[in-house]
Amino acid sequence: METILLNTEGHVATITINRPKALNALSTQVLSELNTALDEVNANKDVYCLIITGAGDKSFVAGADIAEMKDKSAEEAAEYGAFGNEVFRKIETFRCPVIAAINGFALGGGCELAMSCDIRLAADSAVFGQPEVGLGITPGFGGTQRLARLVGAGIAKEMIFTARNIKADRAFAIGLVNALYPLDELMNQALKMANGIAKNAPIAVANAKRAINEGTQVDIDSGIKTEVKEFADCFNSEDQTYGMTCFLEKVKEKNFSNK
Ligand code: DAK
Repeated sequence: METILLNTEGHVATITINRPKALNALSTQVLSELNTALDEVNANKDVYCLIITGAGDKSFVAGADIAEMKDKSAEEAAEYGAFGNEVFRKIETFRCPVIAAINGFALGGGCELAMSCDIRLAADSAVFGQPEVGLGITPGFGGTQRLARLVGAGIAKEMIFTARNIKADRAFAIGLVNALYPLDELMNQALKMANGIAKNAPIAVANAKRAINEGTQVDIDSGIKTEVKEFADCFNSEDQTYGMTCFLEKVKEKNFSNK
């Protein structure tokens, strides 16, 4: 892969979008290699948490590749949008948690990529925005849907209609990101959180992710049914017996088996 770096340490994998000359813009090649990297991580069952970040100290992802997009026909744009959405849904429904470590510009498709992750940690120098209408298009990788769900329709409409970027402190204030750190601390903090997640029972974490994802799209009664199903499913796992036995026997250092 030319535009993606993949690194795995212990139970945590890190995917780095590595096209810094174009501020890590999402060309078809980047999207396609990101898709391949996700499949590789998915196949490695020892990975319990994934981090996605951008190469360099300036940009997470500065959006879809405008040069590549400019001359697309409506049909080609639909194809490109469908593929991007497929990759982003793969992230959103990934079998383990995905943390975005946002090291700079997260614009257009970059903001949308971050929003398809479960948790967003950002550098205090990061900049967010959906500038698409200023380019004559709408957000196309889920921005109109996920931004409104995350920050509410009013602020999503303000960001999308004005096409104005916002700084990290506002992104934090509106709930678009979970936490801010100085840039040189960001990756350590992301790894610390990822390793903390990876210490918990992977099946329980995955089931909780599914319950939250499905539950936020349906009415409360259907959501509770999903929660009960995911809760009961944990009792098919060895890790449920192990985790509870550890508590009762006052074992502090647990080592879940993902079974
Ligand atoms: N695409 C391609 N190249 C980009 C890029 C992008 N999004 N962003 C930056 N670059 C390139 C620049 O062209 C420049 O290349 P060279 O000129 O050096 O060859 C290099 O990266 C460095 O950028 P700058 O020289 O501009 O750097 P500055 O520090 O001055 O400015 C900036 C940084 C992030 C403020 C600026 O680069 C910028 O405004 N970039 C564009 C941000 C943007 O508008 N992003 C949104 C893209 S639109 C859809 C599917 C998807 C989408 C929509 C619809 N459907 C199928 C329906 C998604 C759309 C988008 O994401």
